[in-house]
Order: sequence, then structure tokens, then C-alpha cells
Amino acid sequence: DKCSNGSRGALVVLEGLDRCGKTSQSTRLVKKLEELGYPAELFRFPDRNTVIGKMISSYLNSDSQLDDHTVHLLFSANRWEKRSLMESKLQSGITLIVDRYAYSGVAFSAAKGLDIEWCKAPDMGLLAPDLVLYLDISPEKASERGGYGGERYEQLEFQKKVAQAYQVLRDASWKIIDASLSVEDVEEQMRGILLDCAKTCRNGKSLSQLWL
Ligand code: 2DT
Repeated sequence: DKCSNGSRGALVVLEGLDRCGKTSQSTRLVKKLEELGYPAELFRFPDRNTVIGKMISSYLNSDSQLDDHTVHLLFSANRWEKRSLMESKLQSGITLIVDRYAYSGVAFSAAKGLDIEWCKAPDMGLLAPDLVLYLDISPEKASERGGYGGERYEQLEFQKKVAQAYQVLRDASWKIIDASLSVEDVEEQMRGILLDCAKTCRNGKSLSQLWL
């Protein structure tokens, strides 16, 4: 049992615009951590497997319409329904690599014009990440990467607003990663930061709550 001495896993979030490379990097980081002896698991939000997640998914595919506030609260509820599972995994020594989190929640809704403080409120008290890796790429460059899929938010003008909204959310837990480079070079930038974070958590850094 990795946790018999009380050491915990790290909560690490990857954020960024659509097509910034988050999803493939998340998978690589989980593999890398495991190779180095840190048990790790991948989470992603929205988690489309739950009942709430299915409502979100249908909205994103434009199979259903929802008021902007309503869908914002569903995204938040989708994180809350995973909170206790995430906490128990962390406490058992597993590092979680999370593809999108509350920052996506606020940035995408704020880009639609919702008030930022209103957007943050429902996520207050979720587990606070130990590290946020922001995969930084210009909206123009991201849009050139194989084109966007058909989902609701995958449009250049909207992504520009999301990029602006993300800037307001930066705090001390954020590290800005240049995501315009090759897959290997992007991973290389994150590896050391990630391992430092995993060590600090293993050595007893306590979990805290988001935005409180
Ligand atoms: P993926 O393409 O990564 O599955 O994301 N989104 C995500 C929100 O608007 N609010 C949220 O809270 C989260 C987690 C970002 C699907 C889209 O959903 C957006 C892109």
C-alpha cells in the first residue's frame, strides 16, 4: 500500500484551448509517471459517462439546447459527482492527471458573456489542483491543427474569447507550457515540473479547496 505512511498523490490539471494537445499529453504523462513509480490515473471533464455527462455531451453535439447558465451548472455538477472518488484516489497515493477542470468551466462560460464570479461560485470547494499545466497556443495556430471537429465551441472567434478568459484565472498553481512545439518537446517542458509536484505531495503537502 503506497499510502501506509500517509503520502498522497498529486492533483494535476491540464488546461488550454481546443486542439492544444491536452488529451494526448495527459495520456503520455500518466504513462511516464507509472514508469517512474508514481501510480497515476487519467480523469477528464466533462465525464460523458454519467447521466449528467450525457446531457452535456448531447448539448456539445448540438443534439439539445440548454440555457447557458443551466449547462454551466451541469458542467460543475459533473465535477462534484467525481469529487469524493478523486479524493479517495489521491489519499490512496494515486496521482490524477485531469484533462480540463473548473478553469474550463469558467473560461468557456465567461466567453459566452456570463459573469466570472457567478461562474466560479458553483466550483468553490472542489479539490484544488496542486498544479495546473496550461498548454499555451494561439487560437489561430490551434485552429490550423487539422481543423476543428463539429462541436459547439470549436470556432476561432469563440476560442479567442476563451483564451482571454483563461488569463483572468491564472494563479500560483499555474505553469505556462509552450504548446506550439512538437509533442516530445511539450512533454519535456512538463516532466520536471510534474515530478517536483508529485514529490511534494508524496512528502505530505495537504489538499486544499478551490477558490475558497
Ligand atoms: P472536450 O473536447 O475536452 O471533451 O471538452 N467545457 C468543458 C465547458 O464549457 N465547461 C466545462 O466545465 C468543461 C470541463 C470545453 C468539451 C468542451 O466542453 C467545454 C470543450
